Amino acid sequence: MLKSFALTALVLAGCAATSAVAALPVYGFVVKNTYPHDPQAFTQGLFFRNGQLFETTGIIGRSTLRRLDLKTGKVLQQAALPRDVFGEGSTAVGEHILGLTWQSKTGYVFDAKTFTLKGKFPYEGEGWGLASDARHVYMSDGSASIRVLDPATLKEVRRVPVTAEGKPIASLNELEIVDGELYANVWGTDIIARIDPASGKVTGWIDLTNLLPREKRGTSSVDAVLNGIAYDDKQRKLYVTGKFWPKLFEIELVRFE
Ligand code: DDQ
Ligand code: CA
Repeated sequence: MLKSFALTALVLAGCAATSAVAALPVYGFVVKNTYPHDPQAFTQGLFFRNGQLFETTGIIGRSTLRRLDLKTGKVLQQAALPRDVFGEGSTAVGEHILGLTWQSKTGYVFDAKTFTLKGKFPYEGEGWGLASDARHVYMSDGSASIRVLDPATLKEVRRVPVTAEGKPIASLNELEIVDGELYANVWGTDIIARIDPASGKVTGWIDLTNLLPREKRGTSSVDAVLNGIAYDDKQRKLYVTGKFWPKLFEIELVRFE
């Protein structure tokens, strides 16, 4: 597993120098629970708010915000995004839920309880992932940087380059804050980077290879990738899923040695 990871990491880093990448700690997983997940959902954002699980889904014409029943995977509440946008990442801030769009340069602000659309916010470039803590909103855009937004104004306050052993890590996608660390799913891979949100330094890799083998995903589409990290901070439980994945997993991390 470690070997296959090192290869993936190489491709990710897109460079020939190897030892530096492998020097960071690598975490595997233990599956604690497996739950159903809508295999039609092109998962773009996943997060908890007050113990309840929310998801945003993408694809033009089918983008949604949903509240899910964890145990059954059933959609308990849903709002559709406008038909001409491609839904992306999402997170909760106070009484609101924020949702990005891929290339429409517009974020949506929903009432967290009613899903009523409360407003929109503009940004440059692409929208990929979102996460938040008490003081900041973090946004990915497919690049090797994370934008930090002011939760009150939703304006960018700084950009943090993300590096592993000095090398930029691009294609950062779905995000989650886990006990002060920023987790970022690297698009197109089964790898999550653990990032220090202040410095942008990658402190370790989570290798989710084989969590859900390709043939068990909802479709053979190459887009059926890992995407969806949610941390229930009250229960201290970590959940992951993917685009068109029929399952959502509660996992615990184990360090490879
Ligand atoms: N992004 O979410 C990584 C930012 C963009 C993904 C775009 C993939 C489009 C393909 C959808 C085809 C589904 C069968
Ligand atoms: Ca998330």
